[in-house]
Amino acid sequence: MDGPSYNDYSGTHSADLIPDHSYSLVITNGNYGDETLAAWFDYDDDGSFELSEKIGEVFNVDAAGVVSLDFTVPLATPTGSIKMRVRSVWSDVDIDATTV
Ligand SMILES: [Ca+2]
Repeated sequence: MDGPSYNDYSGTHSADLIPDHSYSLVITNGNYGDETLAAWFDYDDDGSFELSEKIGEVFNVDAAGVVSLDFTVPLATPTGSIKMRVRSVWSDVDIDATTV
């Protein structure tokens, strides 16, 4: 991930996922250490990343550290494109997805 800033990759990055299947999201941290990394999927496609849509969070990630978040796509996920959000926050816990 690049930073510190917001970057929208929705026009260039995508993946095909199947409901009720499990995956691992591998995230490589940027140049800052002691980061908290977390990710969400807008599974209900309502434009908001709710707490229930958070797939995981990892604390104290070193600069250039690599983490893996395991998740299962809910069976009820509608077909079509949904967005994913990944955040990197310095030295914090239980981070939210923000409303930006
Ligand atoms: Ca949502």
